[in-house]
Amino acid sequence: MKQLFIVMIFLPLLGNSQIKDTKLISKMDGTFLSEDGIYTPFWGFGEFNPTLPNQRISLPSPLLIYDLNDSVYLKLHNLSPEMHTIHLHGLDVTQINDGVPSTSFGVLFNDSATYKFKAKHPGTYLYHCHVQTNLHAAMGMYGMLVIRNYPDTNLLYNNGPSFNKEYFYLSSDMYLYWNFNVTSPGPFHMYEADYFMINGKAGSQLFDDTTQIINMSAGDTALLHIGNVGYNSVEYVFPSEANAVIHMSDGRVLPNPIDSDTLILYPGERYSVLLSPAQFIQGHITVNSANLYNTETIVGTNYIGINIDSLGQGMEDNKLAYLNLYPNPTSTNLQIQSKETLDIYIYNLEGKLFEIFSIKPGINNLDVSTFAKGLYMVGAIGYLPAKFIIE
Ligand SMILES: [Cu+2]
Repeated sequence: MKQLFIVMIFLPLLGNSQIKDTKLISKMDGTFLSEDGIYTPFWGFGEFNPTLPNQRISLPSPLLIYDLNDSVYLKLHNLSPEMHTIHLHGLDVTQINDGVPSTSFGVLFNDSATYKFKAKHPGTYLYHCHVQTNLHAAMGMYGMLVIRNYPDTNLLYNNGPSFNKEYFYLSSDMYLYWNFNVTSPGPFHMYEADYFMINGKAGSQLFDDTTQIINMSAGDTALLHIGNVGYNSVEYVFPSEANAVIHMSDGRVLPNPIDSDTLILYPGERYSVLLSPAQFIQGHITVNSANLYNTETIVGTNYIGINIDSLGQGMEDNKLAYLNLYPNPTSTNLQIQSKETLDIYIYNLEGKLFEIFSIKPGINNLDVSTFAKGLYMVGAIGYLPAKFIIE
């Protein structure tokens, strides 16, 4: 009995166990500004902050990051009229903490409950509400959860490959009809999304957000946490120069890393991917969204910007100027303002030289009406490359 007592005291110390408290709220009064400027209602989770008079939820819900061996206490305070839960998708939790209402518990209006789990495996996970999941998750009640390989947080897992940059990309979609008709959505198998988002942003919202762009120097290795919580499948197409390798899936190490420029994620899947480019890239990762109900037709495409500077300096350190393009996206006319006479090189998606224009000092109007829809790169000697979208 005495020996058992000693073991129990030292057990937490041996596992580097730390207690991490997280408090979330759930609400059903979010407003999301879509790519087309439509204010759309959504439901979700937000950080619990009682000092704020109007606590807000976000789309996606907050990114939760823990360390290996953390003892996590995830408290949910429900401020909305319907019951919600937190399902920790892919994590090794006990049944009572699994967030499936019929086998654990639900959190009612103005009530609180705490989900407890041990962070046993480093990796990329999801969480979402599991009350009538086909509706509550589609309404926006989801987020990404990441466990880092503490104390070697620069390694994917113990004795695994290292990285020095980290990015998080959660794909989801939104079917406006459901979000505007929550009392009569469905039928649930006929989901035809209007928006295909990464971290709650689509199209130019995503591409223009500098925090979403991958910025690396040659020699860097970036870990991409990628998850898909939408109804659609998503296909990531990496530039071949990025040397993408898929190392982990669903919080487990793959038996053999997969060296591939494409990665398809079906709903609920998540992967850990390393990029180790050896050369300059100015381009993007293409993310195609496919409707699984409608024979996997590609229904939307997003672009994640990727800049790798071969000089070993970040783009921000570079003294070169950007080319200013307006409007962007465009369909017929592209304006470029220049202080000098320049040859402008336009490259297409495959990186092939597509067109050369000569521009003069002042405002230049380029006719792009014959260009196919998609993303293009513009380069000129002495300038940083810029991107524009034809839509
Ligand atoms: Cu819910």
